[in-house]
Amino acid sequence: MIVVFLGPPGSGKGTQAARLSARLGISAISTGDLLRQAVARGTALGEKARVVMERGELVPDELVEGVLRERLTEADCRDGFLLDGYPRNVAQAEALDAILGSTGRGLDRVINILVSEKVAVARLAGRARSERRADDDPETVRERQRVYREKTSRLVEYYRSRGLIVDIPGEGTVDEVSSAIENALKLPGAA
Ligand code: B4P
Repeated sequence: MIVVFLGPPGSGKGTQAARLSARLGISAISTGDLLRQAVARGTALGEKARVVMERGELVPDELVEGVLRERLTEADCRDGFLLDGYPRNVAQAEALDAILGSTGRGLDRVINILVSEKVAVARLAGRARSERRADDDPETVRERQRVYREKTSRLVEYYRSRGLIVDIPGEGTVDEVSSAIENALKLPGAA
């Protein structure tokens, strides 16, 4: 199964991708995490990404695509994977189609997590207090929400026109959102 998670920063994509990964036994790949690892290692790519991420903007498509393409060649991705944070614009969606198409594969589903900006911003403020992520300060969070509305929300139409989108209400508890996703994917044992 190959599933993409869409939703604004703070919608719970990372949280839900990790849970579904454990449930299905397939890897969840977060481009945000891959970029933060490159930053922590201090690679040339990481240094370029750090500056952009701290502004709340999107890292250039070719950098993220390179990191993702390499990650998807690893053995754990052979039988499926979950994508959290990629694609984030239509150009990245087209790049993903090309990467998958080159191995005869395609997307099964796109989970679109719906939350209001107010809820998303409040959650990220909570994480800023507990985890101190550099891009969770209030000004950067506002910029990330703006970038999402401007760039990423167009992806919803891109995938909706292909019949791949399932809308998931994202303002309930973590368990409630997980159940809604499992139902939408018709997983065995889902309510
Ligand atoms: P990401 O790491 O993808 O960060 P995000 O969009 O904020 O989502 P995240 O997964 O962290 O938050 P979640 O909603 O799970 O991106 C960071 C930056 O990396 C981007 O701004 C960009 O610069 C760069 N980047 C990444 N991918 C890129 C790409 N493809 N192209 C270009 N640039 C890229 O959770 C948020 C909080 O809510 C958590 O604290 C969680 O505990 C909490 N939460 C989750 N579900 C909840 C619930 N139901 N109830 C209460 N709290 C909940």
